[in-house]
Amino acid sequence: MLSFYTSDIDECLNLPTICSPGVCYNTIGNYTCVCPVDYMQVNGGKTCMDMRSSFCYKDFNGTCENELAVNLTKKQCCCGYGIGKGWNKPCEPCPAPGTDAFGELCGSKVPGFEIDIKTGRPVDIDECNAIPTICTNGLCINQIGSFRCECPIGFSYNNLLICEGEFLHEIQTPFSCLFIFFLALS
Ligand SMILES: [Ca+2]
Repeated sequence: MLSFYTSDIDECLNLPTICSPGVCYNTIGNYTCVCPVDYMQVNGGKTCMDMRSSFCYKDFNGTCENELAVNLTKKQCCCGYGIGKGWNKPCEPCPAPGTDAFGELCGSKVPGFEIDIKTGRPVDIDECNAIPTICTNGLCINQIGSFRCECPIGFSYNNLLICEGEFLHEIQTPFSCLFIFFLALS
C-alpha cells in the first residue's frame, strides 16, 4: 500500500560516497555526515571537507611537479584559478575542471569559484588572500574567476607562482662616465 507520507530515500545507501571519508547516517527525509579528524562538516552536515594542509604542485604530468612554497588544503590547491594540478604526498592529481569530481571538491565545476555555503551560489575565490605566498615580491590582484600577479621590474613570474629576481643580463658600462673620465685624463 502506498503511504500517504513521502517515503524516505536512504541517501547513504543510494550514494555511498556522499559523506566520504566520513560516515553517513540516514534520517527521515534527510541524512547527516559524521566526519573524521582533519575533516570539517560543511554544507549543513551534507559533506565532509578535507582540512588537511599538504604539498601543492603547480603541475601534474603523470607525477606532481613544481611544489609550491606553502602547504594548502586540497580545495585551496585544486580549486583556485591556475594554482595547483596535484596535491599531497604521495601525489594525488587534482580533478580536471568541468568534471563531476571537480564539482564535488570545489562546489563549482569552473576553476576560480567556490560555492558560498550561505547562498549556495558560486562565488569568486580570492586567491591573493587564500594562498599566503602567492605572488611573493609582486602585487597580487584578485579578479572574478582568476587573479593576476604583477612583478616589479627585474622580476618575472615563475612557475611557482612567485616573482623571481632575474639575473642582470650584463652590467652595462656607463659610457658617458668613461668618456668624462678620459676627458679628465687628457
Ligand atoms: Ca579570484
